[in-house]
Amino acid sequence: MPEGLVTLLEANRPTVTTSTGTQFLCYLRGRVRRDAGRIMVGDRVEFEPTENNEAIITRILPRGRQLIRPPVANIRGIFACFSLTYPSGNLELLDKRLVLAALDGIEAEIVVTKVDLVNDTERLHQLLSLYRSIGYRTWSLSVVDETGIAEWLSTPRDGIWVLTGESGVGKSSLIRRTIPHAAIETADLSRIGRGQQTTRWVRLLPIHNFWLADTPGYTALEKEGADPRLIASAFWEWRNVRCRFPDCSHRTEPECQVVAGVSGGQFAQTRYDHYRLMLEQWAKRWN
Ligand SMILES: Nc1nc2c(ncn2[C@@H]2O[C@H](COP(=O)(O)OP(=O)(O)OP(=O)(O)O)[C@@H](O)[C@H]2O)c(=O)[nH]1
Ligand SMILES: [Mg+2]
Ligand SMILES: [Zn+2]
Repeated sequence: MPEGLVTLLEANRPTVTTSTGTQFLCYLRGRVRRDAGRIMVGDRVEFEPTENNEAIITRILPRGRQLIRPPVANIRGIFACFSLTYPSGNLELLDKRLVLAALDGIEAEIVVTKVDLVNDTERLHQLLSLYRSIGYRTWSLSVVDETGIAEWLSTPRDGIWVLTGESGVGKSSLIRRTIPHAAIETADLSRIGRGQQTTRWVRLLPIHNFWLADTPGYTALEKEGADPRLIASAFWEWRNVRCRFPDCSHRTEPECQVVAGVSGGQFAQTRYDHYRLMLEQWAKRWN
């Protein structure tokens, strides 16, 4: 039975791409639909070709790590895209993306987009050095003057990598710059901020040795019932602190080394504030 990868799910019809690059527009066999629930981009499947490059999916192979927003299966990593201007980036969403990736066992790299528009280079450098010091790989990119693009793409990676970030940060533009024939839609800036997304479908495209997914700009990021300790452990910069209580939640406990580090300027206040927000919004009650 031939195997392939679901690279597009447009109006609920999967497109499957084989290792040689042949594409099939597919239907799901009813039984498969019932057993597997929703099929996702990134799923590996077995299929039976019918005619005219159409096929029936007969089996969805077991899934590895998956993201719910955007919905992609078998993900290796995300590029958390962030722009300082147009739209002016939201650090809370950036930290949430990074923490969600960590909770799901997915790698994350930070991509600052549109750096040709940045006037406040001081702010850019502070942002990059904060996240680098925590241990994230960071990139400053521009599709206008080409800053950083070649190095970003030639870094060895494998598997499925997903561009995530608010609408208008330039995710599709990065794809279009990389694969000019991909017929990817990008927005003009007048639409930004009106809650419209230009990209409506998740689509996987081959880049060197990995797959890159363009996704719509999600901003509602949720994780219900998350273990608060795991949320804290996703803040890598705190990994070596020794609080007085080994199960310290870093809120109001005495002699908390995280709180002390934040007041002393050793840890970023923004990250700490976002940690508190994530506890409130996502965590099961601390007990
Ligand atoms: N100056 C500048 N503008 C850029 C850059 N990258 C993208 N843009 C512009 O930003 C706007 C939005 O870009 P898109 O690539 O459509 O953004 P997106 O993240 O795909 O947005 P959604 O699909 O809505 O999630 C377009 O007008 C792009 O031309 C860049 O590097 N520099
Ligand atoms: Mg887009
Ligand atoms: Zn503590």
